Amino acid sequence: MEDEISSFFESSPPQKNMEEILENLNEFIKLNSSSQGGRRIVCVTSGGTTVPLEQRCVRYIDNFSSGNRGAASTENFVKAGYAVIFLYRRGTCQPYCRSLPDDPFLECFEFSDKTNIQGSYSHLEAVKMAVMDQQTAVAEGSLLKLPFSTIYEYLQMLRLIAEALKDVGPCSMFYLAAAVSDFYVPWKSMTEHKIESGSGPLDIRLAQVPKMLSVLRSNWAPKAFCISFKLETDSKILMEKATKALRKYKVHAVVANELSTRKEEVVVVSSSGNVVVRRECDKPESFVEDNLIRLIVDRHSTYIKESHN
Ligand code: 9Z3
Repeated sequence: MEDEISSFFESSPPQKNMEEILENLNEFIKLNSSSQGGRRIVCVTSGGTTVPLEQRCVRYIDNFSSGNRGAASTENFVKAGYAVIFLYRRGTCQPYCRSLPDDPFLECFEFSDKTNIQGSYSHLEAVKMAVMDQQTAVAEGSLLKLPFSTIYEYLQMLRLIAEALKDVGPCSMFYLAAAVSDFYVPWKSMTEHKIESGSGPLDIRLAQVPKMLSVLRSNWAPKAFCISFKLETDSKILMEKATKALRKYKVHAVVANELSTRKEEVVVVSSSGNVVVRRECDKPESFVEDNLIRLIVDRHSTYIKESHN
């Protein structure tokens, strides 16, 4: 497995702007581990990874995820006093923007005359809150956003963040809500140019993406609190798969969710049993992440206490 993982990274196309990313990351971690005796830091991953089919990519395979879970969870972690490294898929839902319309530029503004642009009345409150909350989070050093698109970028960034957080130990957390491809085309066996059409069906062989969760737990950040997610469309196999993942990857909890009900309920699977977490249906402004993050933060507190004993 270790060999597979090293060869995945060795053959990956190098991450662009690596030095700049590392500098921002280290500065963010330093600021937060030295502020008021040290803030807890969580890396929230969000959105789906793409698998390019060509090196000069025209076509790719995608993994479903709107990024809503990651964005909502990030807001809740910031509210709970955490510093959040938000590792997100470009173009997916962003923290503090969930109540804005899909096309905010076109729908939230209007011209009073040809030279004056102003917020449209119906969205004014939502725009004000989004801008203020995001600016406050960034200004207070509670939010660092790092984008990815491909599986190569995602895994390289995840490793970078994990290694950078190593010294934060039990006060760091990984909350892995991104939908990560299980299969990919290895860079070296990928055609450089656009795959030609017109000569019948296309056969592509996908290799299995090496499972990075085990190495994240054992090598990259062994002391960090680690929450992974299990997504299934068949509810009959969900709990069994989540329990298996808990044992196999030795994470602290697995959040099990079914695609069609993911916004209503999730099950937190851990060695202390299974807990069903629901959205409060009688409150229209409630999200499953509000209760989920409360529970996870609680579990993290216990973990930190136990690590110090
Ligand atoms: C999840 O299960 C997330 O909860 C969702 C959130 C992607 C369903 P949305 O972004 O949805 O709010 O639209 N994420 C993990 C999915 C995943 O790929 N898990 C892997 C698996 O199930 C393990 S890492 O095998």
